[in-house]
Amino acid sequence: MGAQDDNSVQVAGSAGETVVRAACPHDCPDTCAMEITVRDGRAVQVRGAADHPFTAGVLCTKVSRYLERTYARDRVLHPLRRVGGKGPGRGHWEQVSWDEALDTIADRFRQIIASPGGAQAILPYSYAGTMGMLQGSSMDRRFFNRLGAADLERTICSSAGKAGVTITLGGGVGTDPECFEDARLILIWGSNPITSNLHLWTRLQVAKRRGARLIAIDPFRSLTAEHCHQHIALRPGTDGALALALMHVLIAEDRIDHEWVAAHTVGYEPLAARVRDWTPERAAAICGLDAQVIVDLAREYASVRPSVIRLNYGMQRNHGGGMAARTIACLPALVGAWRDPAGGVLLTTGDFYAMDHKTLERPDLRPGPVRSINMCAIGDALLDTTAPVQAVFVYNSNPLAVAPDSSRVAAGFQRDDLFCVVHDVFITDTADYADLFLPATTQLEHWDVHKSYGHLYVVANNPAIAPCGEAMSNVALFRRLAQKMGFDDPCFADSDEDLCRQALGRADPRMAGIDWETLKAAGWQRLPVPPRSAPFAKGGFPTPSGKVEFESALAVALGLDALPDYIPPRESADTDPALASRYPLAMLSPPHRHALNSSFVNQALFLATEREPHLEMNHADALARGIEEGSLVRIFNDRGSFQARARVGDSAREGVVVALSLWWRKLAPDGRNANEVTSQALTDIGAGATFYDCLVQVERVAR
Ligand SMILES: Nc1nc2c(c(=O)[nH]1)N[C@H]1C(S)=C(S)[C@@H](COP(=O)(O)OP(=O)(O)OC[C@H]3O[C@@H](n4cnc5c(=O)[nH]c(N)nc54)[C@H](O)[C@@H]3O)O[C@H]1N2
Ligand SMILES: Nc1nc2c(c(=O)[nH]1)N[C@H]1C(S)=C(S)[C@@H](COP(=O)(O)OP(=O)(O)OC[C@H]3O[C@@H](n4cnc5c(=O)[nH]c(N)nc54)[C@H](O)[C@@H]3O)O[C@H]1N2
Ligand code: SF4
Ligand SMILES: [Mo]
Repeated sequence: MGAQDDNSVQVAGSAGETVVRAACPHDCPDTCAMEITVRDGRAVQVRGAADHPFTAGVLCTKVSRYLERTYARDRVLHPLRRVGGKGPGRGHWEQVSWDEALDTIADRFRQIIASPGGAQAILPYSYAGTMGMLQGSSMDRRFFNRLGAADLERTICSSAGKAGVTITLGGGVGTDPECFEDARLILIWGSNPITSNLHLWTRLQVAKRRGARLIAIDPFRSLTAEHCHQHIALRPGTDGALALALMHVLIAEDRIDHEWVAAHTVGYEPLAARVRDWTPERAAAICGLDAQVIVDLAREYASVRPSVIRLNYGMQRNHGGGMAARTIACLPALVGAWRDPAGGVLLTTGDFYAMDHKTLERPDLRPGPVRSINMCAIGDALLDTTAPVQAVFVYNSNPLAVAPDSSRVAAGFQRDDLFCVVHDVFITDTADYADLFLPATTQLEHWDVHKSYGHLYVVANNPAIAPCGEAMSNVALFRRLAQKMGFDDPCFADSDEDLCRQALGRADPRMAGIDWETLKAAGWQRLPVPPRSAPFAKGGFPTPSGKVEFESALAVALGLDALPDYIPPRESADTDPALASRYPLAMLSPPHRHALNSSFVNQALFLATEREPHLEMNHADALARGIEEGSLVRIFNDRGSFQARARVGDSAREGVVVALSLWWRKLAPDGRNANEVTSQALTDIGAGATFYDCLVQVERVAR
């Protein structure tokens, strides 16, 4: 390894045990602070940092077994070249040296750059395999920017909700999750914290013990909904209508905090006019609820304080997801909930931070404007023949499993003329299509620095062990590839710790008091937001007006109505009755507790608990189709089909089926997963994915 590959620095001493402060890298709002015990250069224990206020010594089940990932038998530790056909089970692998692999890539990139397609025919494809600032978005971005490669719109997860909340509140800010335990009423809206936000759930249980009421708003009785006092099971994608009707009741019954509204909001009168027609009866018909449930919820919301809404991403994977998030985010202002430290709404804490993305990613290195490709429509992009993508470089992601409309994605990756490189820890579904496979490090083997989207701390990741085998971190890989390409800009020589410093270096009051030397020794530092404060009690939102914006010029600029409104799903009986007559069931495919998107699916814990893909169905829907508990079923629509084992009960409301995800295709008996039927269509704003806007039919597979 070259002198610049400082990720090989070992923190652990060779004799005795060392404890190294680290961060969980996974795409999860909790961003746990971890402690790794190392003995003789080998990690022997991974645990949650007891001193970190949010982690509080606890990791989720999957990550507490992180050593099974680092030392997994199926982990790949050397670069590989495919020999033979692309696709699962077709070719085989041959070990090559790093030099050979990197020279192959550099040669192929030079050829493509010289071809009519130019550098823009090269597409990086990455998402959140690691959320670290270094391994997620630093040297890689510098490399592809300098190359002039196509730009990937990374909108597969959260961009619709984020854009929606930004209209109302000005950015990804809201209630400090550590205050949730003091709330008296908690709406858990499109959110499943027992699965996806475990440490918030701990706080919600404290609140519950102190007498708070928990209400889940979710078409599915998730693990979380099961533990709430009330579960409001609305139809998927109808949240905006529910929020408008709640506002209708609040305003019609004059349950408004007029003083707060007058001082800290914009557009109250036009909002009141807008919601006048949104009677509970109208919304009830859309949402599939009883009107009285809506009236009661509005009254309770107006009379209990502090009240907080945990809004999360489940409700925004739908055509109108941006508008719905924007509309829901208006609610706390009407009742003055922001006055309390434990009041308000939280989608993400992301904009409490000001990491220096520009210095890390260097967009200025681009030789000129480049084309953008939306990651949610990677299938269409790879099959587009007008300006063909000639090379795709996948890292931190597994598009064959996670991207919608998989048959299109697979057809795209199957192209013989597509040069495909995959950098990962395992031979994923995507790696089955790679020409070259490059072995990646795990979090125990590299430096990083992490922000969080679910708390207010910066967390450091010190490497605990040397890279296993020939594994190479993302930063080291792109640094070496830059050398191979002859990129001599000094930024390609930055060390990992240089990047850590740069990530934190921005002179912004939001990062005051945080510096790399302190952080890496301490493991974590809190942002300068005073604990138990109500930061928005007197306004001060990051909107143009500094107020909560019911009426918004930004919304208009994004092509939305100036006021909150309801945008229905693309696929529903109301919007497309012809489609719904063929495909009458709405399918949701939210995350499984013991997987993290498609990560961990190949590990013992997941396979032992799940064994095979399942579909939760309502009794009535099953009965009508001759389906029983344990029947093998086929879920299909015009895009494709996949099979699962039926679980019949009442957790899914009638008309809704739920396929907990995300299975690896090759580990499922039929070689497919739920994304066979999901759509590449995008959300109203934010160009996000619409995984949960998906009509299907289900039939029993004949034995
Ligand atoms: N264990 C585990 N944790 C994870 C993940 C994982 O895969 N596994 N993934 C991580 C990632 S990347 C993310 S983005 C988050 C996702 O976690 P969340 O933000 O909680 O989102 P989802 O789990 O997609 O959906 C949450 C709930 O919303 C419901 N829902 C679906 N459609 C609608 C709707 O139209 N309206 C309403 N009101 N509810 C709806 C679903 O049934 C689900 O119970 O979790 C992160 N944490
Ligand atoms: N049907 C359906 N589809 C969905 C969703 C859904 O709810 N339903 N959820 C969507 C959401 S919210 C998201 S965020 C996306 C997630 O999509 P992805 O971000 O693609 O998530 P993962 O499936 O976890 O794949 C991450 C890959 O990165 C690898 N990796 C981890 N660390 C490193 C590293 O340091 N270097 C390199 N090179 N690789 C690394 C992992 O091994 C793993 O294979 O999926 C989306 N897809
Ligand atoms: S996945 Fe989430 S809950 Fe589990 S250890 Fe990582 S940050 Fe913590
Ligand atoms: Mo996500």
